[in-house]
Amino acid sequence: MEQIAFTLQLKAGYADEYRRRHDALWPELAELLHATGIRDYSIFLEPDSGKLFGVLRRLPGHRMEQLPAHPVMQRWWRYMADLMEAGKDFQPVSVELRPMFHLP
Ligand code: RM4
Repeated sequence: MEQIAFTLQLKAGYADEYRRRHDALWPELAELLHATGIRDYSIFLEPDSGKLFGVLRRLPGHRMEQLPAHPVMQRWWRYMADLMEAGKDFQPVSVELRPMFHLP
């Protein structure tokens, strides 16, 4: 399974609230991400910078590219936009990371 990683940017002072909302992740969003082919998805926070590091695995034939058009994804991004640096349509600003090392 392919593994990818990316950054997101949390606004200052919202770490607890970000954690709280993800502890209560909507079941319909978990279901959507899973149905899209995502597995083993984690997000880590660098506290000083507010930089979030997402890392996940995805199945061959995944449909992650369809997520931005999905109503549940759009609703989540709108809900999260008060905590996150976001752009057009509340989509969080995200930078894909280059793999540099892997120890199986
Ligand atoms: C993040 C961000 C991502 C989403 C996860 C579940 O805060 O909104 O796009 O995949 O939540």
